[in-house]
Amino acid sequence: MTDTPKRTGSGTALPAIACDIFCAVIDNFGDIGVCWRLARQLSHEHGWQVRLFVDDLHAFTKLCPSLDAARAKQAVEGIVVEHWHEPAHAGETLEIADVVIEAFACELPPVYVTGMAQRGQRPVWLNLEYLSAEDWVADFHLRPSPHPRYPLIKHFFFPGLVPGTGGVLKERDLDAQRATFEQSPEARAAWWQRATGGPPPAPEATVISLFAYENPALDSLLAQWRDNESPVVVLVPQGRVSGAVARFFGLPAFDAGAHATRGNLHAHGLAFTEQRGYDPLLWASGLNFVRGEDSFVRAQWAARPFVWHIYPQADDAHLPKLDAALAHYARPLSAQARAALERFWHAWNGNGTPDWANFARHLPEFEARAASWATELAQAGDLAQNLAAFTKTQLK
Ligand code: TRH
Repeated sequence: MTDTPKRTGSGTALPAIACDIFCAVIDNFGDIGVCWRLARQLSHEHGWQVRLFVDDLHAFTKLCPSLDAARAKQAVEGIVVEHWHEPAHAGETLEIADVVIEAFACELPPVYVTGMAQRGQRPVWLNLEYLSAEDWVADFHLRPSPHPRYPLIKHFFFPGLVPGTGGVLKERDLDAQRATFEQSPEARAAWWQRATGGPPPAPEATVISLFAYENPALDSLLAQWRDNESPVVVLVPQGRVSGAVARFFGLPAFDAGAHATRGNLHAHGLAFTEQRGYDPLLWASGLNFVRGEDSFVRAQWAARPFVWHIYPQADDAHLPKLDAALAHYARPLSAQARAALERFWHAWNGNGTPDWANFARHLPEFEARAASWATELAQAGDLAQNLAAFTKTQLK
């Protein structure tokens, strides 16, 4: 499903657009998660020749187990992956691409920038920013920033949730894949067998996926699920909340393959899957707890209610971002449902105690909103498509 190859007047195909993406992993999986998804889309859907420089191959192997963390350079799924082993490294031989993406303001190797300035056709240079739902994003999206010394212009590419921003990543076949999963009881049963070793739970159970940072509200929530009137099945991918879940059940650990029950709460420990395997977890659940950036976006495309644990920043700089997302998402909800959602998201982000009964009461309304929001979000366009379209206006 790539773009039609460009043809010259004489009918010869033009070479594919070469693109280098530079990714420095700060922590967790979001930086490489976004870059790997973007790299795959640009390669598989747009036919670009993509090279991905990553400084932390170990984090990358968690999302992409076929990668060999010991290799300096390798091709995976048609994408060249280079270990960016030190900030000045720019590959064995200096090759400057047509499009250069520095992810999240990571600094390009100086020799590479010099090479960009010396290249006959100057590359399109983009700084891919972190996602924010704040209003100022649309004003800053695609703003040019001339280099202080070289004849180079960098553009800021801002992901966002509304038209006029860069949008968020969405593969062309994502909705079709979700529909196939949702319409197939066999696929669902097979997923449950693989993930938990058992069949899907009874329809009256509320199924919840739990991907979050360490969270002081978790104990209270687990206790509320334990005391819930109907069964709650919690799916916990191995990670930063596994320890707290283990403590709640009085277990030494809660890793992949673990199972525990207290009252009406049934929990399963899941293996951390390769990146494509994360979507079916969201589709198999009725409510998704997500975090950071990429899982936050995937939950929106899953069109199920979700609770966001935003990446915490110094001086609570993340809280206006949380409220900006809430303002978009909760806009058409009834006053009571909106208040319940805001209260629950705030409690999950350190402000107050989560009130599960009050939140769960509104789940049918949240379900309807999740579906309408996915349609609204699609109006911002797919980030890879938006980025490719902008690039073409610059590559003349
Ligand atoms: O890992 P994160 O907390 O990443 C964060 C954020 O991106 C944050 O904005 C950034 O500043 C910080 O990193 C440095 O959460 P995020 O963004 O959801 O990334 C998690 C990735 O892990 C996502 O691509 C989904 C993937 N994943 C799997 O591939 N398999 C799994 O089993 C699970 C649970 C997740």
